[in-house]
Amino acid sequence: MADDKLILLDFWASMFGMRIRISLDEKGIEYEYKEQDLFDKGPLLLQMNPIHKKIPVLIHNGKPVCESLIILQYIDEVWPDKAPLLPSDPYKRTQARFWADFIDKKVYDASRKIWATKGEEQEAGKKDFLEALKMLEGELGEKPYFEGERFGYVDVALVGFYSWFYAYESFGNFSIEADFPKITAWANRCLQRESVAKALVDGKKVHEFSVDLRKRWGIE
Ligand code: GS8
Repeated sequence: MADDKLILLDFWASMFGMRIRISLDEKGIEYEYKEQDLFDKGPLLLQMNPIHKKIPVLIHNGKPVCESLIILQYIDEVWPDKAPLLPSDPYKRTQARFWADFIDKKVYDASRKIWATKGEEQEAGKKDFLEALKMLEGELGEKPYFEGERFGYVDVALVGFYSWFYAYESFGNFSIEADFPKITAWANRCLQRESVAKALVDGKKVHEFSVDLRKRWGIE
């Protein structure tokens, strides 16, 4: 599909946007990156994702695809030849989808509470986040990647959170490296890939950003 035009509406610190950057890069697909102001959303974002009004949105030849995991599956179906994301075996596919869904439901919600709330809610978020990491570490086991030898869908779904680890640790007062050595080694393994190194952002910058947001929202 030589004439394909791809535009990605994204935001630098978004772990959801990072998923799309990584998968397009892994597959060697070129696209135009358009950074969005989430505090003053532009007409393109509102027109392309009128339901959720969120990034990421992948616009393929003028047609929008929304929701990061759905975008990943679309990319994998349209460009299946290089760097497949999902396993070919149907049962393994269900398992990969299960864990990506777990990441969205459990890891994201809990992690957000760590930096965006305080008091009891923050404590609950911390507990749930650490429990979720424990389950993910159990699933990873001794494998290099979630699917085994191959970097795939679950790795792409999770690795962007690594950019936020420093913020979670600072607000939550814990050390992911000390408590979850396998997840830490896995993240560093993923970071050796150019696609991941390019998409992830500096944890200190994310921390500053989250401190600013807390101020903006009056959480002190
Ligand atoms: C989540 C996207 C999202 O939260 C997905 O694509 O997987 N389930 C969706 N996007 C955020 C930025 S990253 O946290 C967003 O666009 N927020 C703007 C808003 O809520 O107004």
